[in-house]
Amino acid sequence: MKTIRTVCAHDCPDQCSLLAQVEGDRVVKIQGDPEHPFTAGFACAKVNREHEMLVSPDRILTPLRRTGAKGEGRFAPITWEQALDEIVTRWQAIIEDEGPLGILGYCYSAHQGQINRGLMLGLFHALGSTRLLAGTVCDSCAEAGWDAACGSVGGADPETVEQSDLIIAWGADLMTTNVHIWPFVERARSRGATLVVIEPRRSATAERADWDLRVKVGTDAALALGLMHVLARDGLANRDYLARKTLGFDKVEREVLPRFSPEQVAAITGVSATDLVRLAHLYGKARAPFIRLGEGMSRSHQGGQAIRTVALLPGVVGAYDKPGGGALLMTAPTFGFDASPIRKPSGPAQTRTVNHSRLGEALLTMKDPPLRALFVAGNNPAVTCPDSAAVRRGLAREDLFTVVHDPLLSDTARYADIVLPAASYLESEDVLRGYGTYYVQFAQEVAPPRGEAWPNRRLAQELARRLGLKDAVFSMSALALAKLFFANAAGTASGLDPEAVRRNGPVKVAPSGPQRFATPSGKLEFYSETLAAQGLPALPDWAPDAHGESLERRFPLRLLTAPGYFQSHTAFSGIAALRKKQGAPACVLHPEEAKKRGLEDGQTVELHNDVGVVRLVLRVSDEAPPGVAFVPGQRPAAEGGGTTVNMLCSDRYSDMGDGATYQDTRLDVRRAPAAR
Ligand SMILES: Nc1nc2c(c(=O)[nH]1)N[C@H]1C(S)=C(S)[C@@H](COP(=O)(O)OP(=O)(O)OC[C@H]3O[C@@H](n4cnc5c(=O)[nH]c(N)nc54)[C@H](O)[C@@H]3O)O[C@H]1N2
Ligand SMILES: Nc1nc2c(c(=O)[nH]1)N[C@H]1C(S)=C(S)[C@@H](COP(=O)(O)OP(=O)(O)OC[C@H]3O[C@@H](n4cnc5c(=O)[nH]c(N)nc54)[C@H](O)[C@@H]3O)O[C@H]1N2
Ligand code: SF4
Ligand SMILES: [Mo]
Repeated sequence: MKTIRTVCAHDCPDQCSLLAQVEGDRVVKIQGDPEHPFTAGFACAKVNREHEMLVSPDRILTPLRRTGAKGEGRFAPITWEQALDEIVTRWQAIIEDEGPLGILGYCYSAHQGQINRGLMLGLFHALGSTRLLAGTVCDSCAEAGWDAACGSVGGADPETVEQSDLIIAWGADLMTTNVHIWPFVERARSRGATLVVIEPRRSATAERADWDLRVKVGTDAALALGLMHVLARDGLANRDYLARKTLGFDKVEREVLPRFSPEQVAAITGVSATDLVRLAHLYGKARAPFIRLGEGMSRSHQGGQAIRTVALLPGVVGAYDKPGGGALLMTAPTFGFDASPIRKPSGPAQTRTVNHSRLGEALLTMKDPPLRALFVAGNNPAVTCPDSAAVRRGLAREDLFTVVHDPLLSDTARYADIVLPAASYLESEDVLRGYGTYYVQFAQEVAPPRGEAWPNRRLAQELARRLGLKDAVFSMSALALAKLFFANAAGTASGLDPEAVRRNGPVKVAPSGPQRFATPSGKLEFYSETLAAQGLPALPDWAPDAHGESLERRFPLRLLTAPGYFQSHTAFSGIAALRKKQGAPACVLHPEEAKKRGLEDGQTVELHNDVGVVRLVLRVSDEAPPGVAFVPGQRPAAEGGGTTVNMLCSDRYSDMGDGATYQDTRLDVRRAPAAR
């Protein structure tokens, strides 16, 4: 038995260092690395079972060619040689007919590191095809909101949270999506720190909080402005910090805050005026208040303003200067890595793009030229994209040649003409940098790829070779590519020696000292000229959503979605034990809402609106507030009677970063007719 140190590549802020126990070619156990300060010796409930995923009966072991109708999921095994020949022949014919824009490369994080995900993007960049504007389903709006306030720079080191005396998990279910910060939070609490959770629902973290404050979905900017109002009014603002390190607070104070008195904010947010004043005083008097911002609140039409306004709050009290204080959304920009040599080896700087969250529209309506080929890697848009029924209609087009590279026969893969078996991160070499921690680490190949699975890197290189692309990256080893990734680092990672990181294990490269701001003024920007130039509000603000309110008259419930505890979107759907623990795909309604509709716990219900109808099992619990239908997790259609929750969500954009607006969905719930 060997123990091999590697790193978890799932799309997760923690980026745990892992120890894999291997017998022969088989991984028998995965555990958290006890020597890694943030991982602290434990993996999450999902990755504890990763060894089962490697040998999941649902894994695809050979390339497949479709034999049934699109979506039906009938395939026959073929060889890699046959699969690659067919792909290259079809793509070359499209390129000859109307140029490379007829092909769309739709590759995302893939639960992989920088090389495996980057090189796939590099392939389509070099090809000059239509490209993916990636991340809009996830963090592009949150990032744009943060950047407006702070600039493109990471936030506080999560490990400093143990020095804080007031921790606010603001729209962040730490127990589910950031569990390794929890021991640090608990250490701070053992020294007297208070944990406040600001959430629309009673999340697992809210259950463990000192104070569980419920806010209405989509109203966080108003809540943050209400706190600023009280801080300024009651002499709790740090005027010295505001004068030295921020820009435009005077304008906010004059033009915005008068509209956000505690009473006005209570009417908008559902947080009482008394609670608001109490929280403002707690925040204003804390020595080093720390805010962990989650992305969930960014996925609605004013999501960018929400994140931006909360990110401005520490500036009002000077918390960004205090060890243990400040805010954290993400860490990634601070490393300063330059992925462009891998992601953009050659090819046109500009080409046509498709927004990640509008795949359905692109497949159904794009012209001059229409999309004739689609390549998907590490993405399951038939489940995870907004308006996923439109995605499925697009994928069902007979004249669309679709290739999917995935370890599982995902819902998206079921529509493919060719499915290619993907290796897991445990079966491939890579380099990773955190987005919720400040560590850099190499991933070892812990076991050989199962069956005929290939890592993304190998596939990108083989396709590039056959397509005649000559860029050096398409013939480099993983280590050579990693060196390229490190070469131009301009932030905290500059000067890191990749060979040493590979040899010695995880390295922490956190910023030190007060929070830096990378805005045009170099200060925390309450007033943003950059936003004004984009036609967006220069000051933080909140306004009612006329579109949402008009829908509310017909569909009185608001959808709230959040990650599943035992699933990471759909990537662990190959582990039966985790599917079982997560339970049947469900909708949670407050007892009042269930009673109004004559619905009972355990019944199958239909969630419906103008976009679609979805069937789920009803759970009745005050975990969901009145007025909300809470749906945990993204689940494959087969687990939920043929439908998935995003069939209800429109592809409307958020205010910043053209992000998805899942949480803006209005709907109603009714008893499902007897099985059809
Ligand atoms: N177990 C598990 N872990 C995961 C994932 C998973 O699917 N499962 N997904 C991974 C990925 S890809 C990502 S991007 C991260 C995301 O992790 P986070 O950045 O933490 O974001 P979310 O978990 O999407 O949303 C956090 C919380 O926001 C709340 N929320 C929604 N709308 C609002 C609102 O208007 N106001 C407030 N205050 N709160 C709101 C939700 O109830 C949810 O609990 O997690 C990663 N980790
Ligand atoms: N309603 C609602 N919808 C959401 C969200 C929400 O909060 N609410 N969250 C959004 C967010 S934050 C995100 S990031 C997206 C996630 O959306 P996706 O990235 O589409 O979802 P995943 O299920 O994480 O993973 C996609 C696929 O990658 C495959 N995969 C895993 N490892 C590898 C690999 O090494 N190589 C390859 N080629 N494939 C691999 C998995 O089997 C899976 O089929 O969903 C978004 N959708
Ligand atoms: S918590 Fe996140 S990084 Fe850690 S093992 Fe689980 S999925 Fe991986
Ligand atoms: Mo995400």
